[in-house]
Amino acid sequence: MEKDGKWKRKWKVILPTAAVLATVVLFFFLYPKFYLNRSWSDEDLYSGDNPEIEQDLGHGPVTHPAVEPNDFSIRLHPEQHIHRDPETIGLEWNITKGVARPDGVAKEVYLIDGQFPGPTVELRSGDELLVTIRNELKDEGVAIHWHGLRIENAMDGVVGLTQCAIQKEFTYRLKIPDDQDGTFWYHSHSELQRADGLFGALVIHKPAEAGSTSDLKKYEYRNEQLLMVGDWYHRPAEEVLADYTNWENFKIEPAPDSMLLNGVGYFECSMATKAHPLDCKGQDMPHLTLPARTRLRIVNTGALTGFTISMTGFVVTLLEVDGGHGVEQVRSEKVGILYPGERVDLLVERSGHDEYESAWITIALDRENMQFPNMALTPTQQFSIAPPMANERAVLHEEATVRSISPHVPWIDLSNVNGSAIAFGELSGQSADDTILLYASISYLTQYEYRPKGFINHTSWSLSNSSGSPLLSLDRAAWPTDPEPLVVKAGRSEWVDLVINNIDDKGHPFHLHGHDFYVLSVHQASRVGAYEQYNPFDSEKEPAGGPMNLVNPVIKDTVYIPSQGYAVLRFRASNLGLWLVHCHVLWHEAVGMNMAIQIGDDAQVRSQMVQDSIAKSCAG
Ligand SMILES: *[C@@H]1O[C@H](CO)[C@@H](O)[C@H](O)[C@H]1NC(C)=O
Ligand SMILES: *[C@@H]1O[C@H](CO)[C@@H](O)[C@H](O)[C@H]1NC(C)=O
Ligand SMILES: *[C@@H]1O[C@H](CO)[C@@H](O)[C@H](O)[C@H]1NC(C)=O
Ligand SMILES: *[C@@H]1O[C@H](CO)[C@@H](O)[C@H](O)[C@H]1NC(C)=O
Ligand SMILES: [Cu+2]
Repeated sequence: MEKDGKWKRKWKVILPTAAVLATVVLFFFLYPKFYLNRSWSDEDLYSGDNPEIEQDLGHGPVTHPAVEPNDFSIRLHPEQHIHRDPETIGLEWNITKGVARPDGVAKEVYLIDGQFPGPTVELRSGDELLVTIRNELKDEGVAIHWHGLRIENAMDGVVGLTQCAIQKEFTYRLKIPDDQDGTFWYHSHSELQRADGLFGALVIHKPAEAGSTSDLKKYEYRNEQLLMVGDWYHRPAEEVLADYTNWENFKIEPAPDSMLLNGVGYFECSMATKAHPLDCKGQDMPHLTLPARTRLRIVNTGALTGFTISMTGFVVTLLEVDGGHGVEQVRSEKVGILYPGERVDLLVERSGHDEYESAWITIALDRENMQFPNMALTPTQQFSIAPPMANERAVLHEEATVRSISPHVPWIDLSNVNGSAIAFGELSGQSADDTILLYASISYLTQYEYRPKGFINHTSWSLSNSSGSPLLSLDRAAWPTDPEPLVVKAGRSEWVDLVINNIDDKGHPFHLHGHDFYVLSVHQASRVGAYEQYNPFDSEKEPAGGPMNLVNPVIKDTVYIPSQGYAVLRFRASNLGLWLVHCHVLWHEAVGMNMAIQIGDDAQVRSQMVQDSIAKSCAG
């Protein structure tokens, strides 16, 4: 009896010890493999660091697991793209829906190949990307717009304008121009799917041509990361829009409930009230892992609000805006305001002497569009930034020392950034060949039963929900007349000035599809009620915002136009087709703040190839 008892006790000690030892040994064998796999032999295209997978692989008996479960960093892989030749790359995306808890609160979101947000696509200039979309949703079409890409019109992904909503299957053929690179994203342009998660990032790396220095060398960074930041609603987008268009809400946009960074966030479940019960599960605060010197590509993927980013413990240098457009570089710890659809590329560097000093990223949602307070929302949120673990730094050859640098300015004001100086005459001198003058606003009037309606020059056009034939497939005579969309013509390769007066009491971030533009002027009215519009045809009156910048205007594809102010945008009408111009606030877009510019004559725009492509999108 005695002996037996002793043995039992011994086994009680030996067995667990052996188990722990075996785990440790296994871990040390597998760990480097896992790590190396992740950083260097990932599939070329996807940096889709799927958080689910990380959760499974990340735990182990070390204080710093390789990838912590709540680390939301997405690493990019320029080294796999900048030295190779252009290629044709095929992707297949199955679109489904599923319940996710991005910030702890359950919400049905769209999934691309099971992922939310969609996979991160990395390419180089000159690549051709074929994306076959398989719609596996019930009773719901889809369409994907490739924000900022200068591609063929029929591939632009706008339901009601360039295609039908895809019911079963459709292949986008995207020929990336040789001279296009930078930070882009893709998102649904059908109904309100964007706000329920149908989006992802697309990065085009600039090839390191022989004889020129690559960005990696020029700015001496070895790590590149992506950060998608956006406001987030816990309710389905349809409900949010219904709220917005309810006359009782005085055309005030419903404020978001939360914010997500790369598809994760943090929400205090105790914020859920009896009136708004939520299926909420408390989660750990997510964090970011940043090496001491990183290129960070940031996209505002939100539906409503702009935001400002501060990086405590880092100094940021603004490198590029939107799709790879250079700027006069300034350094700070804070950048803003970045509006929905806009992007910035930042070089972020540790500013202290010790990379283990605490560091934070702070996102502050702009309050302009949040006139209805949402008690559940924490509009300014902080997430900690961890240094990578020691062996990760070794793999990345990261320099251990941190240079001591200081910011130039208290914050980088994105509304006042200069571009790189341009060659004289590049903008075709003082005036463009053609000028399009517009007035935009959101109205709220008796005749619309006090529902908000977005207008551009007295036309309101909600196209994302159209079940009819897309405009591009119809003769002008067959276009709808009530409401009649505003479509302005411009000749191919003309220089066009687009003057948008915002006569609304709120700002609107406008996006032009298929083109980049020079921002010659952006003006905010000097006081409330001072309608300082600009009429380029009135030669008597000086523009309130001063002369046009023809020296170093910034180039963008999305620009914020302040309330009661205006923007003057000059672009070369280089791309044939019907191109949407609209506010990128989803709720404003949904209530009609859309128009189009037709580049080229009717026959050029509606070629047989275009018709064939549209027919494919409209088939069953
Ligand atoms: C997408 O769906 C098709 C058919 O349902 C299937 O054959 C394919 O494996 C799926 N692809 C992915 C990436 O899930
Ligand atoms: C789309 O149309 C359907 C049916 O007419 C309507 O119920 C829905 O609210 C519309 N959605 C949007 C975003 O306008
Ligand atoms: C932009 O450039 C103009 C003209 O060179 C200069 O006067 C202005 O100070 C610059 N603005 C900023 C924010 O650097
Ligand atoms: C928009 O309205 C203004 C003012 O009525 C007018 O001058 C302008 O030509 C209109 N623009 C277009 C493209 O029709
Ligand atoms: Cu708007």
